[in-house]
Amino acid sequence: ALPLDRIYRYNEVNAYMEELASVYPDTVTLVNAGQSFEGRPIKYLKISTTNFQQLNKPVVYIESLLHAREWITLSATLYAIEKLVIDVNEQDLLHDIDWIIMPIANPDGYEFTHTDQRLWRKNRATGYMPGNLCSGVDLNRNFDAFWSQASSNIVCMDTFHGRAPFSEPETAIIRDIVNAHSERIELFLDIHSFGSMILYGYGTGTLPPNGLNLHLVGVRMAQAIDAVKMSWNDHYIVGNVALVLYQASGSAMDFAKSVGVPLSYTFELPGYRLGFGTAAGFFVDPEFIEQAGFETWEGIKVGARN
Ligand code: 0X9
Ligand code: ZN
Repeated sequence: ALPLDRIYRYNEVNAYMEELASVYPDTVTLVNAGQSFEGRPIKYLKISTTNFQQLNKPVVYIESLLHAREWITLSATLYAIEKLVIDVNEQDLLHDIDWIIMPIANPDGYEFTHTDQRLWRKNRATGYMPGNLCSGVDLNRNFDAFWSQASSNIVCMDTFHGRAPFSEPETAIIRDIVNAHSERIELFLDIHSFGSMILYGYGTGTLPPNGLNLHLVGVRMAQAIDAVKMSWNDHYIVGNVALVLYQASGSAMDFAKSVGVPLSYTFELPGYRLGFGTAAGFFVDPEFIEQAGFETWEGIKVGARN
């Protein structure tokens, strides 16, 4: 088992996934989905009791670290992987559902937050400006869903949407995975931080046809998390992202919804800090890493069983 008492680097997460795939070849498949802008392999796990394709089970897709600085989100995916693969008490979830879990959706940005700039958010794409004065695309504004309607066309901004939908290799990789399984994905979870929120689309403020169901399942996930949360943390707020937070176009969540995924959410995990300030919630206190995984898993299970 992997102790969730610190935040693992890109290479460590890959090594862990490789080890799981070799120890549990019947249930765990490691897939190399392609390369990031700087050439890092983007990997995900298929966790399934069968050959994944075989029984056409519903699929739950979970990703974290699309935004580089949101380190705590890695805990949610690693915890879910551990529970599904190792914990016999959760085997019904494996029996009924196939899982796709991508722990590091933005490896270039993530490594950059370790080596250079802790609060970097975007990917590390260059070539957008002469002399590369500014770089990076906000991957959660680069998907083909209302692209450019509520995002920035200024390269230096943290919400820069890129030159076109899916201009970035990282988002094209997620698009291809979602498209390949769009008929089967029943739940899409894009894990972010921070703010203690469960958000659904659309980022423009209009509601999808199943808005009521999105809300009801969202509330039940939030209740499950709140039941085990740190007492001093905020309760989860559930709602349409434009109402609860702000308008945002081109998100992974809205893209998944647009290709037919019924339940598509962005989680904003808590900041796990008593301190305030705009960036405090991105800094991770080691004592809350496991708690973040544990409590988020309670919500994931409710969504998966919906
Ligand atoms: O702004 C974002 O991309 C997300 N918040 S964060 O603080 N993690 O950056 C929220 C995205 C929610 N989804 C949509 N706006 N559609
Ligand atoms: Zn984010």
